[in-house]
Amino acid sequence: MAPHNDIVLFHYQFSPFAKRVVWYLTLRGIEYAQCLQPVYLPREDINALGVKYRRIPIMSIGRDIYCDTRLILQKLEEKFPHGALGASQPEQKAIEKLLESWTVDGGMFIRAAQTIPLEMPLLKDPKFTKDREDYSGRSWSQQDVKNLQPEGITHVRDGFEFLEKWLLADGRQWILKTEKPSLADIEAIWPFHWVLSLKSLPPTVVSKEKYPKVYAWIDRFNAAIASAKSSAPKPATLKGAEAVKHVMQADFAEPEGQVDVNDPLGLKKGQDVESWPVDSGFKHHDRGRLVSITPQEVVLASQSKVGGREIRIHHPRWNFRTRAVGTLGTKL
Ligand SMILES: N[C@@H](CCC(=O)N[C@@H](CS)C(=O)NCC(=O)O)C(=O)O
Repeated sequence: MAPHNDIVLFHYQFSPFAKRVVWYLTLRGIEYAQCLQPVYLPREDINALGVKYRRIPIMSIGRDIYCDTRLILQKLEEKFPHGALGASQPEQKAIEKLLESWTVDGGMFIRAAQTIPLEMPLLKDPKFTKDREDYSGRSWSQQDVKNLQPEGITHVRDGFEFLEKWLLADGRQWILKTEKPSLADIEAIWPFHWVLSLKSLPPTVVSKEKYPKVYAWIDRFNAAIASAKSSAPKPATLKGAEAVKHVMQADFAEPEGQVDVNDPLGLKKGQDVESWPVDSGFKHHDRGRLVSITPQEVVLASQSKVGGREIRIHHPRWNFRTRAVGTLGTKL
């Protein structure tokens, strides 16, 4: 059964981006359902929704579909303001946003992904490596993966240095000196948590002895998640058809927004547009009628493949491109 709040998270268990959202929902005790996805395309359930965006996770609330964890976390903060995990003071908010930018867009995730151990069985599956070539635009041949590893490890070590020597240097428990983990901790921790779980870093480079504060912070975070999990509602796991049916029967979660007349792209409400990420998964473009565009997001209305009902697809603006369909720009 999907929960009353209509939240469905489409993800797979070992996605470090999905963990950002799962941890957030767990720490807040927000009810949600999940629809587990294969680790590579095709993802029939997401196709059935009418969404072309290929990255994981996506989250639906009713017939509003949110792509990208930056937007998903922002929407959850807005929808459930009581007890929100985000900072309220501008200076702290700035730190939180800079940490998001550092890990999501600043290259830390890409570098962490370059450390994936060659022995990982998925790296020997040509379907997986071909899929990740489509996603990342780089070669995933055994040799190329091997060649990139030392550089990936060097950059990830730089992140450990930053955390140990500066951010956590004064012995604080949580990044913003809060009582419990806040959104800033989620924004900072996930690539480091991921590489430690992959056991992909040589102990001569990154170890508990070299980075005791970072390791202790990650241990504390795990304990906080375990404790929150014991009291949080357990997510229902929906089969694909069930999740899609639930989305299609639901209402929209948000009122229809406006098109910002001062937006630099100069697009008009109702115009056919396409939108897609430019940092990865860039070959998969969503198309639809422009519903709204603000500095934070662009929303397209598109027809689902099931029952033909309309869904609204939400993309963030940063590292996304939105163009009118049929203009020269769509070929870029
Ligand atoms: N900026 C996006 C990045 C999402 C992302 O790259 N997710 C990875 C999974 S961890 C992905 O989609 N990999 C390829 C795939 O699973 O298809 C976000 O914040 O959600």
